[in-house]
Parts: sequence; structure tokens; C-alpha cells
Amino acid sequence: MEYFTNIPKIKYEGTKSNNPLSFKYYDADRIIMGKKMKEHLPFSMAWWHNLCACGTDMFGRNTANKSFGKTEGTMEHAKAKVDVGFEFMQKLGIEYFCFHDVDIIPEADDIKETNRRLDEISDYILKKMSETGIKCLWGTANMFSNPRYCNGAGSSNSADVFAFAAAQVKKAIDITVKLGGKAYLFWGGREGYETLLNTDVKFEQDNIARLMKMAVTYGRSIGFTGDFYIEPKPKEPMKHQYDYDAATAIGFLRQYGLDKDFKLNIEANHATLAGHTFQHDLRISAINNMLGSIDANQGDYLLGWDTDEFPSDVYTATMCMYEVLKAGGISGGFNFDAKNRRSSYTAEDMFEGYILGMDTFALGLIKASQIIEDGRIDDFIAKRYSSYHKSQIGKKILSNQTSLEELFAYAENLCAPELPGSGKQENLENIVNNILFK
Ligand code: XLS
Ligand code: NI
Ligand code: NI
Repeated sequence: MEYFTNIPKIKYEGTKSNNPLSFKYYDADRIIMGKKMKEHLPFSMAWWHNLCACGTDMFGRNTANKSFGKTEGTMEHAKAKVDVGFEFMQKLGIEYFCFHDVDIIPEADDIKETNRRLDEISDYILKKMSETGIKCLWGTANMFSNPRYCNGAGSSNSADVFAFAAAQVKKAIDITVKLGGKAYLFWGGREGYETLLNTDVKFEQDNIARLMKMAVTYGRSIGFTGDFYIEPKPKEPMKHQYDYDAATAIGFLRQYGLDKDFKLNIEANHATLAGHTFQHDLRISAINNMLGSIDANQGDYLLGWDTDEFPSDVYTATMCMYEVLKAGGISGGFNFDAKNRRSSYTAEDMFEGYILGMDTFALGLIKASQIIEDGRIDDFIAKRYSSYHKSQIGKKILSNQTSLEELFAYAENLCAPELPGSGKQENLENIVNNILFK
């Protein structure tokens, strides 16, 4: 049964079109740098925001109705969400989805019943997947909503809660593998602290690593060959979260020997909450070979929390796609961890949010490819470091064939170096604007 009866399949109509239910830039089969747009941009629907979140905030209740004609909290409703979600993805040409265990079923009081429901719904989802060709990007366990996780999951002070977290991870891996997910994700929602007065940080971090190790061992034992991801975030819900940013998460993974099995899922709004640009965390991940996937959204610089807005900022999307193209693409995808604003509560709004996100990234891709093809930025960077390749002393530094003593003598001989050359930031920013708006 069709649910969005007033919404047709969304087509590419180009920039001349005024039709809000069309793509202006996202032209799935258009070739950019030798690859189709849809291959550069494996978009994914986030089950939780799109099919579950109804606009409740701290000050008011739901504005959107996502009962889809069924009673909420029932398996009929869970199945209706599957039907609606697949229709939505098909109409937009989205090929992937991401989910938490408790997004796809109502959680029961008893874990055995919860798991039975997961088996039932995953059978249903699997059938839809084979009918439509839509795939799973990643799955995860929600270990932050249930009150038992108020002190964390892997980082909980309670061994029983740790055991429940482990049980949930096991089942969520089972379901992700059953659905052929490319990756399994950990977002450390409550893995952090409110006050050091009650927290043994070392103990908690060791335990989080133990849980992740067990997840890898178990996943590999049942034949899962995909990546595990950490999704860094500095704060919210906790005051301080252990996976603060890309650099912190990479240090953690290396410290505990998890770096071969894990990559990072970088979310734009998390990077900005950490005081970085989105591009910064992408670059740090990429240079460490850990850029796995992207949660595509944006924050509001005037607010200090994770607003999960649909990406509209073309400049940021361009810099994101510049990093992705430079990294040779990503093995994961672009998951819209984004939700409509509370007052955008209609079915059209759901579609227009995704259209905005997809068009913004398509435009970002086009512009990033033009920046790379233009070559001026790359040339400048190459020239900027060229003294190391041209001078004898530079070559010696790069090949580790010098010492402080030799450089000391060299410096004395030189008396004073010339200034290192203009950084030309304004020149480069002009080039980017030129390309963006030509
Ligand atoms: C919350 C996170 C969350 C993860 C999945 O801030 O972004 O939605 O992506 O648990
Ligand atoms: Ni987030
Ligand atoms: Ni996210």
C-alpha cells in the first residue's frame, strides 16, 4: 500500500525547475571525475529521525504524526515504519539505511522478547531489501536511552549493566550481519562523565575497549568482514564524552589495539561541537586511513548542541567532498543523521529535508571536483612545502639524515632565514569563491 500518495518519485529537473519535489543538482547518473554521482554519494536514511522522531523537545510534545495509521508501540506499527521507510527511500533513490536496534521495534521489558521482535522485524526488512535492492549501511545498539544506561554502557559502574550492553551489542551485530550491513557502529552516547568526583576514567575506558574487543571477536567469528566504526562526539548527553573528536578516538583505538578493525564515522555537527570544522575531522581521519563513513548533517553555530539539521551549507559540503575525493572516496556512505525542524511536520517536509541534503552534497561534489580539476589550490600547497624537496638541507630533514648539531651549524652559517613565504589565504579563498559562484 502506498503511503505518500501525493508524492511522486523525485526526479532530477535541474536548476531552472521551481518544483520543490525535484532535485536541482543531484543527477544520480551524471559522471563526475569518472564516477556516477550516486557512486560518489551513497546516501542513507537514518531510521530514527525519519521514521521515529516526531518533534518532541524539552518544552513541547510531538508535532509530527508518524503513527502511519497504526497504534504506536506495536509490531504492526514497526512494520508500517518499514513499509513507509522503503517507499520513502525508493521515491528519493536512496540506496542505504542505518538503524539502532530500538528504532526498528518497540523495546520490551524482557530482553528475550525484545530479541524475538528483532528477529521478526529483520525478516520483514530483509524481504523488502530483496524486493527493492536497498541495502543496510550500518547498524548499532541504542545504549543511551534506556534508564539502565544512565551511567553509561561499556563505561557503566554496574557489571550487570555492562553485561546487558554486551548482550545488546551481540544481538545488534547479529541483526546487522543478517541484513548485510557494511559496518557496525558504536556511538558512545553516555560513555563519558558528568563529574570526576565519582568517576574512574581509566577503569571506564579499559571497559569500553573490552566491550569493543568482544564485539570484534564475536563479529569476526560469525563471518562479519565489514568495518566497525566509532562516531566521535565531544559532549551531549554527557558533559564530557570519551570519543571527543577524531584525533582522540584514533588515539584510543591505537592504544587498545583496535585500529585494524575500526574506522571513524564523522558527523558534521559533532566536529563543530568539538570546536573543529567538519573538514578538520575528515582530514584527521583520512590521513590516518580511518575515514569510514559520514553522518551528514549540520549544526547551528549560535547554539551549543547537536541540532542535527539537514545540510544546506554548500561551502561546508564542498570542503567535505574535497576531503572525500582527495581520500579516494569512502567505503561507507552519507547517512543523513538529520531531522526536520519541529515546525516542519508534514510528509512534504520529510522529503524536502532529504532533497535539501542530497542537493547540497551533489553541489558540494560538483564544486569540489572543480576545485581539484582547477588545480590552483593543490599547486599552491605543493609549492608551499617545496623547500624540503629543493634544498639539500630539506632533503636531509625528510630522509632523517640530519641531527640537531648539523642543523645548529647550518643555522649559524645562515645567520637568519628568509621569511617562509606568504600563506596566501585570501588569494585561495578568492579562488574557492570564484569556482563556487562562476
Ligand atoms: C547522536 C549520534 C547518533 C549516532 C547513532 O548524536 O549522532 O545519532 O549517529 O547512535
Ligand atoms: Ni549526532
Ligand atoms: Ni550520528
